[in-house]
Amino acid sequence: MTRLAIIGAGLMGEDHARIVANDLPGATLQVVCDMDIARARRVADACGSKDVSSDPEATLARADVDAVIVASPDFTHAPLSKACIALRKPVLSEKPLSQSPAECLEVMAAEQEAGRRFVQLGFMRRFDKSYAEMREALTSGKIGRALMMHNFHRNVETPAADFTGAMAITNSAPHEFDVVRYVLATEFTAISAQQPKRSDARVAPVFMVLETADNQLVTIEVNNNAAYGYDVRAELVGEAGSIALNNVAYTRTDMKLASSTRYDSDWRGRYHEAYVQQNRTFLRFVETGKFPLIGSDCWDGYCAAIVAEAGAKALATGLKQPVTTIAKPALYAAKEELAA
Ligand code: ISE
Repeated sequence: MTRLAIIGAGLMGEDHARIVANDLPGATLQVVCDMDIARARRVADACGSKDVSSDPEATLARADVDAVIVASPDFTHAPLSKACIALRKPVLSEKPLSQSPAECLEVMAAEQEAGRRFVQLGFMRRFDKSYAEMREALTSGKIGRALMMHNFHRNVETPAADFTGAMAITNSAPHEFDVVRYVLATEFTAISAQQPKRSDARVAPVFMVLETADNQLVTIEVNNNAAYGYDVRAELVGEAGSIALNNVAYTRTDMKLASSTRYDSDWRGRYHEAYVQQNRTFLRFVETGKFPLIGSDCWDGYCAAIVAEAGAKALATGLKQPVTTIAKPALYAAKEELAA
């Protein structure tokens, strides 16, 4: 039995705790850690955790903790990942690894020194069946060479009133940055970003155009105040055909001369199955030490951070920005991984 600790008992930590309790045979929830001990206790009780704590460093170091899920605020992901690497404990960290490419490089340096990967990143869309089918349409040659990929990322409303256009790029768009790199199996080379004007003070959609190393064009709309539902759309256009994501809904209601399907209110429902698959894959990574073939690693986290940084600059300056990364270190080029 793999003994897991969860750091952070907020929205995502609670979701991960439920997945461990209900969908991860082979794992047990050993301890839930949160600065707010009452919140940790509530999640621990609901999900059958043996213990609670408010001290993350002490939690990671416990002898009865084999691996860790990090779901605390974004700025803690890199330091906690580094602490796990130092302890040689595998960690599933929520995205982003860091908003700072320099900090991502620090985590990568720690893994390279340790000689293997310890960090799997929570870019769960790679485990979603619709993106898997999209990727397969390319690798099988079915739709020919990829030309363009259009992406739409819509939330009902922003989590905080002071959410900015830059945050749409650094907090929300990394999902698209990562999954597009995964589907197209290429890297971005340039990004431009613009916003229309809303009639109120809320953050307006951000519209980005990206270029890839294989001369493809990618568009991304992030609309954090779309009002009507959580809606992620994508279409991949190839030379011989195109493939688009369907809205995932189990039923359709027909009445009053109209037909309707439902939207989830946020990503936890829409991607539940992807989170379960991601976390099961993480468990196999812990058990075998082999990095999952489709999982995101620190290199992917670094690439997302580099694109986001260039995107925020493109939005601020109104100018197209180059996307430039370091050469991929050998550790991350190795493909010895575990099939999903
Ligand atoms: C949030 O942090 C997520 O990761 C969600 O998947 C995304 O839809 C949302 O826009 C982000 O703020």
